[in-house]
Amino acid sequence: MVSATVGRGAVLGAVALSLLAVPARAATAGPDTPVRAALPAPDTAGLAAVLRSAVAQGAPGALARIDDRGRTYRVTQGVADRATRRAISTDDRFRIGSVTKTFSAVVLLQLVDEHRLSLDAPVNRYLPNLLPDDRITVRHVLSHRSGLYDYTDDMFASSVSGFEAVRKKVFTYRQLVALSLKKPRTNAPGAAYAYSNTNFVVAGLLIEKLTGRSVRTAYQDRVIGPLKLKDTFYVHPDTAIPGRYARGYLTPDTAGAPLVDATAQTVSWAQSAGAIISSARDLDVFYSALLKGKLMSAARLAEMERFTKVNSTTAYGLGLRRRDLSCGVSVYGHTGAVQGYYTYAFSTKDGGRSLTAVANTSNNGKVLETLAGALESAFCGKPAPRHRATVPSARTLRS
Ligand code: HEL
Repeated sequence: MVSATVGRGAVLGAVALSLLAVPARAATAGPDTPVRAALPAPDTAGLAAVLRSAVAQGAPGALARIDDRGRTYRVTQGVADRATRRAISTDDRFRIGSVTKTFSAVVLLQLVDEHRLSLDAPVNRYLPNLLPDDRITVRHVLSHRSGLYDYTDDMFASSVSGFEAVRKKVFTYRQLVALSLKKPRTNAPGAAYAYSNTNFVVAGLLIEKLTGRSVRTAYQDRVIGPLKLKDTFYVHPDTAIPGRYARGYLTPDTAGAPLVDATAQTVSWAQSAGAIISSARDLDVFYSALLKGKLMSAARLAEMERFTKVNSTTAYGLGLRRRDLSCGVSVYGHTGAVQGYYTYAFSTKDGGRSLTAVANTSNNGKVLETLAGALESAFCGKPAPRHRATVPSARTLRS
């Protein structure tokens, strides 16, 4: 299903949709007006085709929502629940996995603004003896350049048994850090980018140490409350998603084996690295607000947007990814992979247009790769013929 609304208005049909497909004009630049390059209108037919492919490749359902300066586009395909066959909705809540990392980074950057934390100070200044190397700084952690081994590589080497072993477990942050420290570090502090959940477990410890409260309280007081995010929750160690949600289905490693309903879990293995629940609307609001500078000072946002190149289409800032699309547009946000859910949540640099796309399966590289095409449809509009096959590889996400 494809629909669009303007402002708070009624859902528009297919004819109205085609009328909306007019390229946005560049804003007239004045002394206080940032120049915005013209973005083509979202390609909702292309987006629907991306979601159809994701479902054909094994996702029970997929959803996408674009918020573009008062216009909302909603596209869905398939089901939220394989047992009841309820159609998936763009209002359904879901587990956002590592999109949580941006929330954690925002809290820490707010603490930098409040002069309670220094990005270039060693983590051990705030958490004495936590890490075996005093050279690892807060900035290294938030940019995945600490060299701390990702303990989830071992935990989920076998996808289903690894998941079942932790689905109901409750870890302390320090237990998760200890799992990482059993393994050699991947690089010297600051020497290389190496994505690791351990970094954002350390971020959670920092948040709790500096605020004296739980990460749940920090997310609520500093992001969820101020932005009025009605679908966003941190319920750890509860295992249920509140309200209406899409169920999540983990794809087993063995071809042909049935999907595993992974919806209920503590997500304790991730916590501040990946345990938030949200909706497409809330993630669009969140990234739009972040990029518009509503969550921290301009100076801190500039720090967040200092990117290390990861590969030809991806770069990483502080808890923030940049994806460089085929049409020359770069978008900013994060991806998430948690058992049962893949998420892409990205906004333009000025926060004017945001996309959240979700499939309710995981451990399915084809679906992950296909869903990346939602970024092209949302931000590049209808592809020129030579760009039709250009979809970033799933492997680029992890690297
Ligand atoms: S992985 C990523 C993604 N991030 C990282 C984090 C997250 N998620 C995890 O670390 C979960 C890993 C296990 C997920 C599981 C599955 O697909 O359900 N996979 C297996 O069990 C594989 N054997 C870098 C992709 C991100 O986009 O940032 O979220």
